[in-house]
Amino acid sequence: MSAPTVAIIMGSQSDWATMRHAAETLDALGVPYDARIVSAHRTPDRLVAFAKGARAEGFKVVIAGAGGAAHLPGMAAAMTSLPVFGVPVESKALSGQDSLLSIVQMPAGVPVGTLAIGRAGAVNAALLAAAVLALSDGALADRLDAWRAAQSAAVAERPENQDP
Ligand code: RP5
Repeated sequence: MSAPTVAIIMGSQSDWATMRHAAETLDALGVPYDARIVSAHRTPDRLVAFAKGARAEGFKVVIAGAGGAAHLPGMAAAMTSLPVFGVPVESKALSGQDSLLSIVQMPAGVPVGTLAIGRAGAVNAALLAAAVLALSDGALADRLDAWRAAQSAAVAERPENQDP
C-alpha cells in the first residue's frame, strides 16, 4: 500500500475502541493511514513532534480523537495547517459532552472540524478525510461514491418484524 495520507491520532489506548471505526472506514475506502497514540497531557513532546512534522511526513489530513479534557485536536490544529477533524470520545463521567465541548469551541483562527460524539463521529471523520483527498484523486472519488451507493442500497424499504 502507498504511504499513509491520513493520520489518526488518539489520546489513549482506550480511545481505540472508538477510533478503530475511523480506521475501518478508511480501510473500506482504500485510504492508507497511520494510527498513533499521541496524548496532549501525557505525551506533550510527542504531540509537538507529530503536529509540527505531520505535513513533512506526507500526511494530508489529521483525524484526532480524545475524551474528557480533550485538548488533542485543538493543540494539533495549533501546530499544523493541515485539516484537522476532531472526534469527541464518549467519556465515562459525562458521556462525551465534556469531550465535545473541549473540541468544538475553538477560537477564530485555529479550526477543528468537530464531529459527533463516539462511533458516528469517527466514521464521519474518515468519510470527510476521504472527501478531502478525493478532491485530487478521481479513483478515490469513485470509491467514495460507490460506498455511499452501497449504503443507500442496504437500507430496506420497510422495517422487519412488524407487528401484524
Ligand atoms: C484522554 O483521556 C483520552 O483521550 C481518553 O479519552 C481519556 C481517558 O484516558 P485513559 O485514562 O483511558 O488512558 O486523554
